[in-house]
Amino acid sequence: MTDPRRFPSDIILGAATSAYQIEGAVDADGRGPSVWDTFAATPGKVADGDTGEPGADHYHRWADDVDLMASLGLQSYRFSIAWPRIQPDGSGPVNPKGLDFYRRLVDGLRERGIRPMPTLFHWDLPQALQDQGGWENRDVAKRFADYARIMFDALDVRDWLTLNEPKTVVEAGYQHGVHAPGFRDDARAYVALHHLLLAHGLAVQALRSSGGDRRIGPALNLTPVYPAGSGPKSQRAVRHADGLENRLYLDPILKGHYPDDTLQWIAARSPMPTLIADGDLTIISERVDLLGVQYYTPRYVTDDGEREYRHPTTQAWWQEIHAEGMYDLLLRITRDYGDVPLVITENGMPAPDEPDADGAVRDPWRVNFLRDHLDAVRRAVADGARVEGYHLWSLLDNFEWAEGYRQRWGIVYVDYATQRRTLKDSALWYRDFIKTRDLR
Ligand code: IFM
Repeated sequence: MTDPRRFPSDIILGAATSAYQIEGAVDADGRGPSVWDTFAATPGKVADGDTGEPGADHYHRWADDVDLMASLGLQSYRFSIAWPRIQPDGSGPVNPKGLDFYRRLVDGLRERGIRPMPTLFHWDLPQALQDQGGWENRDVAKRFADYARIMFDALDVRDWLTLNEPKTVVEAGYQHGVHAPGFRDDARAYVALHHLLLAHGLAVQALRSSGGDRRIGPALNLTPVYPAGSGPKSQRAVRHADGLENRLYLDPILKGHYPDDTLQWIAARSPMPTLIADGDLTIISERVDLLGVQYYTPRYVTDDGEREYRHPTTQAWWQEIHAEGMYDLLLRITRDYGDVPLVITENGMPAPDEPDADGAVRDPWRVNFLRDHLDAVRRAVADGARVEGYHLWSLLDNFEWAEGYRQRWGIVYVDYATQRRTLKDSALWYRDFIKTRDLR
């Protein structure tokens, strides 16, 4: 019998961030503009007119931040590389200062015994590529593979992630207009989706041809879908929502085809199916070594396909707290997609955390959230899910996209005026948990 309170010692525990959300320094050392600089500078797009400046000023404070990670005992750090720091125009000449920043970061992590896990694209597309059509332009997928090759040559890193949450780019960026590039157009959204997946596949191929025993995969936000009703109508609504939430991304990457039902639905709205060229799905389904799984919320759908809320929400209106969803999701992937190693690349919650009179940041809600979700991971592993790692979102409070700095997702509080970092109670809890693996 395994001790039910103990989390397996062979699952690597870490934290995640992304470049535009924490680095700040958007004009430093030759970085080019990204779509998020443009979007955030457009009045009315981001709460309070916030932008990626100052972020957590991590570009200048990275060494202290790595020390802080070491003090928490993190075993892995998932971060993203800002493409516009590497190729300010999205293609062509490399900016050596941009490369040096990530080289120093990777070396610093290694020296402190923390595994680096870079993501190549976490939404900050170079603006110059958006000006050429962005993800609607098939060529941008090829530019992404060029950039990926540059990074594979520059950084001696074992585990890589290609794209962060293509679904969010498609839905928030191209359908709801609330993220960069800010469109509301289903037709364009699914064209962008296909080229994002093509970019993923081309980057996987690029890693394969770079040799070595390095590993790569996508980081997908996946959502267990449950019926809010009963009967056949409800089952159909769940299947449709599951297609858009999960199978549209998992099937092409892991099975080599788009789900028929979802593709038919898309065909009525977008030319995307006509743009799938011969061989595209072979590229998209190039074998991956790991699957990054990001779990935040379940989704309950009514017979009419509407969302129904069944659990407490967080400061993020779209997030219902339901740790069992993590368990269901991990086992569902294992059942339907086989033996691919799973790395949880994000999981967390926001709150308007502030220091109390003693300067402490009390966030019992986050401690409970983490404990419950980690316990769900433990149970899923006991029942057969092949989970290698867990990264909470996020290490630091940061720029939460359209919500600006209002939502604090970090286990480390950031005072944006002074850039002082304070460990929240959840950081102290996580530090102890990494050592003891005790879920009590
Ligand atoms: O902050 C984001 C992150 O960039 C991608 N996944 C979800 C997080 C919380 O919304």
